[in-house]
Amino acid sequence: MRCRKCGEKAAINMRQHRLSLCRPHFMQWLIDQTRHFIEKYEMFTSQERLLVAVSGGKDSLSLWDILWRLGYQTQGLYIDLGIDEDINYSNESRQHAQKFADDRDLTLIVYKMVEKIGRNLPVLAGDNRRGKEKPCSICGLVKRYIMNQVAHDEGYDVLVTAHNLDDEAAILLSNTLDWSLKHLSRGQPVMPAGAGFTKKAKPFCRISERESAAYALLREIDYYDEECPYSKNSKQLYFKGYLNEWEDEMPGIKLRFYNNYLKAIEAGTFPNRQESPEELIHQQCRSCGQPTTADRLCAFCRITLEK
Ligand code: Q46
Ligand code: ZN
Ligand code: ZN
Repeated sequence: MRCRKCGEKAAINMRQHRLSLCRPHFMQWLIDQTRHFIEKYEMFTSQERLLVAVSGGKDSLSLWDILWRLGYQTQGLYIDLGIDEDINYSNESRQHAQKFADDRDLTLIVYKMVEKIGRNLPVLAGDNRRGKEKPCSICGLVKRYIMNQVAHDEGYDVLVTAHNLDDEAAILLSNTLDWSLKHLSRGQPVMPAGAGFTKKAKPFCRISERESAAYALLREIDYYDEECPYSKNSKQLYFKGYLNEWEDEMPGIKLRFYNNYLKAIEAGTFPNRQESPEELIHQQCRSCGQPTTADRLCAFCRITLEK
């Protein structure tokens, strides 16, 4: 397999794009693609301050590296969930994120859940009285809350996450099976600011996991490669497995699934519930003041204040 641009030996063949590229041409291609999506969806400009949520894994560190190389004003946020029982998952991933930031002279904000909330994720997920929630659904809720709180309170213009095409396709599949219109609108590349919420952007939403992993490897980024011990129960991973099987047989199916969802929203053939959050959220949480659709306490406070 040869590079389409220079004829040298290809480092990657992307069947969904019918494109093979050598190492330098692939790395430049991925940077150009990311910049293209940032501009196409008007995610942010180089004048704005970005808070990049990083986990220490390949996606978030590849994205942070590309944003840094493109000259955007970025700081990282690592949320230490305290998942350290079996494999020291949080400690190790935090160290990888910190080293990445230090090597590039970038600032990493570390938010230690146990220090701020009094309990780490395994404890919170274990002693949550409602019981039926799995660690991943509590984790998602806690992370969304903390990311928004830090971005909003520290005055960042945009909260950037490294959700990739595989994440978006899996979430879209899951929400489509549930016909969850409220959640389906969250798959868009940008969610606007408003009513206590910072604008959110996903520059990798059309970049596959394989492409971001290839970038991390070819760029020799020292990322953390272990899976979270709770991931085996994750619904998202279950759907990713099916999507990967379908992708093998029908190259490009993930990209078509997600792109056609975006086209349907643009064309108005799909109910776009992306009203400004003010239209959806009428209340403030009585404990923390963050916007909520609930009457008294937001979902985060309901979980974290339970004893
Ligand atoms: S960190 Fe959290 Fe993931 Fe672990 S508990 Fe589940 S959601 S699997 S991205
Ligand atoms: Zn080449
Ligand atoms: Zn609250």
